[in-house]
Amino acid sequence: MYMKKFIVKSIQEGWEKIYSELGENAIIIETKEKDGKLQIIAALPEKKPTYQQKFDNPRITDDVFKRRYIPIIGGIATGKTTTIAKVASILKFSLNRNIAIASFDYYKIGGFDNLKKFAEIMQIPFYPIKNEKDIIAYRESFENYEHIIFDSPGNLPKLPETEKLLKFITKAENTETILILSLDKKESIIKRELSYFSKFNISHVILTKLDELEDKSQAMSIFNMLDIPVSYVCNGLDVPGDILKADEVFNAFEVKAL
Ligand SMILES: Nc1nc2c(ncn2[C@@H]2O[C@H](COP(=O)(O)OP(=O)(O)OP(=O)(O)O)[C@@H](O)[C@H]2O)c(=O)[nH]1
Ligand SMILES: [Mg+2]
Repeated sequence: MYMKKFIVKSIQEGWEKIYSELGENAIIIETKEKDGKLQIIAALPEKKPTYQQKFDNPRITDDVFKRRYIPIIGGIATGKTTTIAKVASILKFSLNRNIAIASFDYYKIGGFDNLKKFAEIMQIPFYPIKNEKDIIAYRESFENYEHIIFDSPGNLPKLPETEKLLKFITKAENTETILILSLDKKESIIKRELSYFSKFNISHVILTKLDELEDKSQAMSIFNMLDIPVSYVCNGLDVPGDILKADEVFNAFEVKAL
């Protein structure tokens, strides 16, 4: 594995340097603040065979971020909003896409606030959505972006109007719906979430909180429960550092198990 340290002023500058020097396979190993600057250690894994060759496993995908509408759904506190910040950073800074963020999470006190603040800092347009009228009003603006990422409330089953709007968006042709599942939840809860969210036409899953598992191989048993492919795995709070491609994570388990 080839590693390199980058000293930069901002995350944006970091992503730009890393991806121009190491290419888009680079991963961030560590991000630290030092003397008012950011120190980022990035690595370039050895070129691996694609997952199809290595795994022959249809439960991993890297066929992601191809469609305009990207709703992020999942149970309460699974990491939806945090993951949106990471995904938005990948889309904007490493893939150089023109994106906006929208949020349906207005029921919770402060539901919009953190994501709105993040969007402002990252200079990403933010659209709060309370009802159908807002979606209609924003429709034309949405045409200006390659992707609109939608945040959603975790207590969706209790919000029939929002559930209806999200169902409508997830069924649209140009939509890629991502389900967030938290690895630190009990298997019975994950099964319940899978059963409820199956009606939303999910394209792929992002697993979060790998870092919370004392025994990381527990992730494998949840991975084996899924019949929807996994694209990424989040392993901490650092935005945008703590997100890994699923094949890197599950590849590592396979190697360890040998
Ligand atoms: N350890 C760890 N914590 C995480 C990760 N992702 C999110 N969290 C934490 O999990 C908690 C919930 O994260 P949010 O992003 O607010 O989750 P959410 O699904 O948007 O929550 P609701 O909107 O309330 O349903 C927060 O304390 C996050 O800091 C992760 O990968 N690892
Ligand atoms: Mg949230």
